[in-house]
Amino acid sequence: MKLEKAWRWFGKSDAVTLDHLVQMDIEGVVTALHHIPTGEVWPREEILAVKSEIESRGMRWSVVESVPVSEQIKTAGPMRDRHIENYRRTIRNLGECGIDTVCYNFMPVLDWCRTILDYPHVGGGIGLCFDYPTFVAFDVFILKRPGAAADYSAEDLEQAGKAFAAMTPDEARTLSYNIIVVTQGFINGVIDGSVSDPEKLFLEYISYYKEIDRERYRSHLKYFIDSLIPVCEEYDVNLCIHPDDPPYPILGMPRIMGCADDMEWLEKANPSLRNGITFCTGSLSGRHDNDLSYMAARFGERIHFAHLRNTRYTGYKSFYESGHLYGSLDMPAIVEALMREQRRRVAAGRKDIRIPVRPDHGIRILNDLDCDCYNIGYPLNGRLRGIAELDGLMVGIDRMLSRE
Ligand code: DNO
Repeated sequence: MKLEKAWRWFGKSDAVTLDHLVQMDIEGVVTALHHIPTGEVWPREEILAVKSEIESRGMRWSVVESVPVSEQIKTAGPMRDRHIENYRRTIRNLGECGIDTVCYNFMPVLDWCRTILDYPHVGGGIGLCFDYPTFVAFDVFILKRPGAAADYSAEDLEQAGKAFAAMTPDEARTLSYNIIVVTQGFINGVIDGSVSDPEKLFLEYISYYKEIDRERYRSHLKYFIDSLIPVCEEYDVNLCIHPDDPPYPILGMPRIMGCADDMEWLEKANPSLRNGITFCTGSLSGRHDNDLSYMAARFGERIHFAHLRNTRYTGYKSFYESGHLYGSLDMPAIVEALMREQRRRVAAGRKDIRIPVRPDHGIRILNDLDCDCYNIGYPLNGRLRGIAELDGLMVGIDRMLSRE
């Protein structure tokens, strides 16, 4: 039994259509009602409309990625309980429509973060990169976050100074816009392209975290989870938190889901298996001390969804996305651990045995390079290559496991 082959689809405006997914032999669609503002309830009729579009082509709505968690919930603002109640109603509606897996993240203000969107690969492909000195340069010299310099070592600041000195004013502006807007808008980030001064608003959002340290932020996550899990239990919905990307604090704000200790905390905070994890290998690989095959086995029972991709380190806290199979991570070992987990679930008679897997991000190759129609990180050919590689790997591992 392989892992379910899934694909992130951004809805009707996506240049990759549901019919294309059928040609690519995709089984599960990962999508969201992107047009519904964060904090509001997803109506049943709208959920059912998307579901039937997907099912009419013989696929399933495999995972919701994501029902976004509002900044009000994350910072425990005055609207927190109202937004949580709406989130509970969304879970209920999804569960009643038969959709059983919901991914979310709890990263403050910024979701994923990359500094270079056109990192060169052999033969002319391009991909994404996180270069730590460039990121520090953004924080200290471009955004000029108050107090930022105090968060870094003298060496970090020196490297950042060099990175900044090498940038033209245009490059500095683009870097900032890419981090705050381009990589965030299409995933329901807090700031989209319609804002006149994104940096100003970004700094304002960051300032709401001034008094929130790691422990307090954990208590906000626990409050959220504890309010949601009873509804998830009642409606058979698995909730799965996406790790922080990169998996350590940035911009002076806490990040609390980046390593095995954080996952242990999550498990203790609420032991229900509905309180699950999205196992994003690329995100977790951003910490050199994360042992991903260990983590996949240790937390397997609560992994309800996986994002598979590989990275290569380019320096301290810096990496580029190296495709899906090859890179610093031992992808066969990780896939094997997840496939063994599925088998364990079958043997234990668990109902929720599926671990859908999507090729997360991709290198832009071939005619991905000729068009700007794909969301950043989500080109067609690079991801198609990724799912094909992962599929081959799964066929081999499945054969191996069935001979044991
Ligand atoms: C980036 C994605 C993330 C992820 C969210 C989940 O490409 O992996 O944006 O979807 O963090 O909530």
